[in-house]
Amino acid sequence: MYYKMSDNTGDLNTLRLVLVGKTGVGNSAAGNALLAKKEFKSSFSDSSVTKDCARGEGEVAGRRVVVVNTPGLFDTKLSNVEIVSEIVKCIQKSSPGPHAFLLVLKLGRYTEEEQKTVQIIQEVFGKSASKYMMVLFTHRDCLDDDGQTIEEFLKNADKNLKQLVESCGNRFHAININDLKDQEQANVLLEKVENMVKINGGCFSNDLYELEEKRKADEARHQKEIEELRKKNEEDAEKLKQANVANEIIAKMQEMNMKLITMMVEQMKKTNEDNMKCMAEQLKQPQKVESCCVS
Ligand SMILES: Nc1nc2c(ncn2[C@@H]2O[C@H](COP(=O)(O)OP(=O)(O)OP(=O)(O)O)[C@@H](O)[C@H]2O)c(=O)[nH]1
Ligand SMILES: [Mg+2]
Repeated sequence: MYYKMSDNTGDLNTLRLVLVGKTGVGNSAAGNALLAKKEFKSSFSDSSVTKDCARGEGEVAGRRVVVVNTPGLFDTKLSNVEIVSEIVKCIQKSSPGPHAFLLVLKLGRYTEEEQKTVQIIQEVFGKSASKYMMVLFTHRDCLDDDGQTIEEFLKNADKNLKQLVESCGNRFHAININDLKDQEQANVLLEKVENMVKINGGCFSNDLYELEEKRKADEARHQKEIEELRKKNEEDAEKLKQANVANEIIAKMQEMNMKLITMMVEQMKKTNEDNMKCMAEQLKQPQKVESCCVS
């Protein structure tokens, strides 16, 4: 099998694989198992080991295979943002694009952190990348010890894990890295990848990646526009509210003015009446006229 289809710029006979996953699940160990050599540093450690993207290659059962290893998400020292920017570099290292993203998971509990890891990877590479994804389970030896097959494990697995496998087109494989000499497990995995390449007609390309980047940029721009529009609407509504409040104040003032005028008129009327009464009284007693009138 060769990988001619859409590989116009790459080596036609090379299968390119990218390993992505959470820190410590065995990303590097899986790369070593695939290439049947210690290409990547892998160790039992309390802190993350792989810091940068690294490329290894070798001959596996007559095929040339390039494996790009990436630092694991939820690294013990680096932030996910730093890890993601490093993972994005793997696209260049697998130029013109990987034939498969091997989503590495440690067999066992499918925790929230694992689910977030998957979500981040899917967001980084976009929807189109799911066609090129395969779930690669490490620690198959735990299943072997239990006398279970991976198929049996998945049959009884958590629904979120089942959904993930489904979203990867039901492509999965389980390896035991302690079986480095057992090349059969690597062969079976590569055959599964080759089937995927046949169906996809080639590799995940930088074009697709750039297209996805453009889609994301467009989406971000639309979001910004919607946000600006929402803000403007809010400001307009606030102005309208203020204008309404001003109108209410003016109406209240007019009402108070009217009351004041009415009171003044009443007062004037009363004063006039009092004056008139007073004058009438004084006419009867002319010597007191000046002292009784009010103004
Ligand atoms: N028993 C067993 N141990 C495994 C398997 N896969 C990985 N390990 C062990 O898990 C530990 C971590 O493996 P690494 O390959 O360093 O994991 P990583 O995902 O590359 O980790 P970081 O680079 O630190 O993010 C090592 O001690 C491996 O030997 C497996 O299939 N079976
Ligand atoms: Mg590693």
